[in-house]
Amino acid sequence: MKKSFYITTPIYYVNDLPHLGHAYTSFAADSICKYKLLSNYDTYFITGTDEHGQKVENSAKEKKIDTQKFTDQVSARFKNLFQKLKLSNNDFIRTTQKRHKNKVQFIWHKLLNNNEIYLGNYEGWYSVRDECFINESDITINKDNKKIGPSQDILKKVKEPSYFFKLSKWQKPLLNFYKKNKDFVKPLSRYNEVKSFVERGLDDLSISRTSFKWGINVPDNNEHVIYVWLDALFNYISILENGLEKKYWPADVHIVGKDILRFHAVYWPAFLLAAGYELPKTIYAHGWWTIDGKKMSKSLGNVIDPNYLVDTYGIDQVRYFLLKEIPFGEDGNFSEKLLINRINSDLANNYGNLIQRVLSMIQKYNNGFIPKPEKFTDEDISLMSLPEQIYKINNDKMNNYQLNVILENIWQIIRLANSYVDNSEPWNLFKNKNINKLNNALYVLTNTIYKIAILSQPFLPESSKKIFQLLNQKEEIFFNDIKNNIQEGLKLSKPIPIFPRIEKDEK
Ligand code: ME8
Repeated sequence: MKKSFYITTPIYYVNDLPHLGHAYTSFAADSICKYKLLSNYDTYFITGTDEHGQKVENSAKEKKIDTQKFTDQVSARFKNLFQKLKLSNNDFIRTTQKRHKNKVQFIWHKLLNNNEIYLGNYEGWYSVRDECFINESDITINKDNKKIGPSQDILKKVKEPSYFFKLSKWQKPLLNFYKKNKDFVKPLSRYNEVKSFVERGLDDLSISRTSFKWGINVPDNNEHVIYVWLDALFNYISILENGLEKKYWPADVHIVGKDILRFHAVYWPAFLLAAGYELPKTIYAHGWWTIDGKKMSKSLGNVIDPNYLVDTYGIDQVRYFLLKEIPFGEDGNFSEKLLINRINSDLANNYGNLIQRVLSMIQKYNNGFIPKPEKFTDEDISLMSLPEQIYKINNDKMNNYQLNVILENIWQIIRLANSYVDNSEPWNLFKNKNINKLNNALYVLTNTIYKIAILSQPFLPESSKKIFQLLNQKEEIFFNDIKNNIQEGLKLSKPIPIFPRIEKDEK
């Protein structure tokens, strides 16, 4: 039986349209999912939209649209984007769906029965942007003498009756859990950050609000709506209907941005322990895309529209750039100039050029047929065996989701293959009628392109499909086939450029 692999993205707020940051997390999760699928796992990949809370309600009010209608519209924009990005998610959850609301109310009952919740009063400062209460120690004063939170928004004083979750009692169990499960939070620097946060002590958490209505009602007390984070986090389980929970829970990895690590690595496991669930295996927190050093965010209004980028440069081009340009886990600055440079250097000049020149030579020197190789030289053997070696190294890198390192390793093969073309000079072999050597070189190179396309499927899925088509192969090839060489004698059609150069003026 196949091993299961369950992966999630955050569910995105519908207060505003999707931007490049959302596309980034989703591309990363999709690539990891594809990697596992091609490694023969039974994968399940989900994403969706987070539709309750004050932030969403305020946005609907500002636009003077009925809140449900507003969430329907914005959620559809996320869904459309993900279709456009050709993400392979198995399901898409909306927290306004009945299946989700029922599950959250069921969880509330469970927490109540387990004596994890009590009714009290809350007085403190609330950040609508982050949808959370802010501790005094994290509050600063801005130039207008207003209190602001870590995300720079002006805080609201809140004084209202509230249900509390007994978070404080989970401090020790959480610390024990972190100690025994060093892989629970990745990368390691984030693990240390979470651990020291919990070591400083945990206060009980306010988990209901009475001053607005846009949320899931607290069962048996309609004055209160359930705190949007308690509501949202349980999407990862409420989506697993009809036996899927048994099959896929606990999740293998929740991919999140570092902005929401605390909710996933502290509150989420505490909620789960209190409700009697197993804990997810890993929370992976990646970094931020910034513009001129500032986080790209809806609130700051400095966002890039992924629809525009994909229409202008291509899905795989944008996907590759995002995953290659910065180490997964760290921040990086976005500019269109960097994107164009990356496409032209790695995709057009290196990979695209390799494919184009090798497949053109197959047409020119062997009537479009993959030739039969003769005895391999040492140089042939070293190039022929490289993809399998890289595959093994990459599997190891995948354990820590080092996506950019995996891509860098694949590019080592591309670079070596390009040097092989330069060194073997097939055009001279043809001119000098050195046919055995020519056939060898063309076979070794075609086989190498085939294997590069296999290895890069998770990151360049559309392009790999096109390359497989050029090579007269099926659409998708599992990693296990990396050990088998391409069949000789296949007839190939004339190559079309896979990664055209971008000639646009660099901004
Ligand atoms: O936080 N760089 O939703 P959200 C990289 N609904 N990634 C970015 C980014 C940036 N500049 N900006 C956003 C929420 N992201 C909650 C989550 S989960 C149960 C509830 C990505 O719409 C990144 O993954 O604010 C970040 O964590 C997420 O979008 C936040 O999306």
